[in-house]
Amino acid sequence: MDSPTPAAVAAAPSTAAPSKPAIAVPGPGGRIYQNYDINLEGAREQISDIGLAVVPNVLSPDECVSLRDDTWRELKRITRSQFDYENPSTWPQYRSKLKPLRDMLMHCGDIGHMQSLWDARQHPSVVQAFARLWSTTMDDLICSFDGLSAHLPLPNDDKKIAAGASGTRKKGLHVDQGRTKDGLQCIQGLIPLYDVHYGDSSLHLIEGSHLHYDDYFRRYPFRNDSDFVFVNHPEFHLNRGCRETFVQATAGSLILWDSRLVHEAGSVLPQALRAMPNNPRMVLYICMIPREKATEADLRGRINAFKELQTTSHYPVPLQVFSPIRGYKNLNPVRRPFLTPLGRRLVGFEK
Ligand SMILES: O=C(O)CCC(=O)C(=O)O
Ligand SMILES: [Fe+2]
Repeated sequence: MDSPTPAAVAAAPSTAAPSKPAIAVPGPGGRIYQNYDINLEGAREQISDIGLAVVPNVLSPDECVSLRDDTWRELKRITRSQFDYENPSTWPQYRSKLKPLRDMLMHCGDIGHMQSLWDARQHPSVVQAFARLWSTTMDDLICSFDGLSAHLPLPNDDKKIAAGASGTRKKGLHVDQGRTKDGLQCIQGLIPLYDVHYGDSSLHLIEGSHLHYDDYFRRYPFRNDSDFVFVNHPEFHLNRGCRETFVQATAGSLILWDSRLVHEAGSVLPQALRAMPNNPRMVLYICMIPREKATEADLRGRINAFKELQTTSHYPVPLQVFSPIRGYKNLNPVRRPFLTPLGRRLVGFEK
């Protein structure tokens, strides 16, 4: 394998940002899958310019394979072997037992504390990347306890897509920052554990829309204080010259975006339009911010949430806990994760 090891990525000397990736053209089905790869030094500037950046090779291919194997294995254990990734005849049980939102998103109960999620959060290359983004040190960060997204194709999906009945077809464009927060507050992240090919489920976004955030919400005011706000008028941004794309990325990349960017977890295209019709999706959500943004009370709340294995929103603070959904009570609890000293710092332990 000739990808750099994570340690090599973390220690790579500072070099100029590579030239901008070539603009992708629409594929069958009319979507654009765009490569946003850039090195860590250029990431922060690209996030300011267009709202997102993708840092490749933060995890090695081998690490991605072992993280996804661990995740599938834990999901098998949680579902008492009713879902087993190794046995495709059980794939419908992935949805019926774990009840992922829009057939993909798991963000409730204790799911956000699976060991594989913690292994990614406390991976030195991941923490190092966020430390560089925030111009701080690795021991100065706290992380979110958010979940993951996985998608497996099922035989009836194309029919559901054609009928417009699938949960994956619902419009979900949104921002993850509401009216109680001003300016750049949060750089969200996710790590895909499988390469993303044309037509796969991937982050769907409107480039540069974070720059129109204030204008958009002056025109379409917030209705409450939630940090999850649907954007029902994406034409507002498209009419201002912003482009709609899906992120193309390799496994182990760290995909980062400003929470004011209009985005959603984009659904798969019908299988005939996909470059790899059976490619699964698995992405781990990761977000870190400087510890100084948390009060002592925030840190105590975070430690408590960790002890209770509660899954939260993308924000490390203020803590927003997602309670268990119906159905989870018939599942095995997630195994209590093992934390390294760096992982404990990320929770908020150790002054
Ligand atoms: O899964 C994705 O691609 C993005 C989901 C999302 O909206 C988020 O993480 O804020
Ligand atoms: Fe989001």
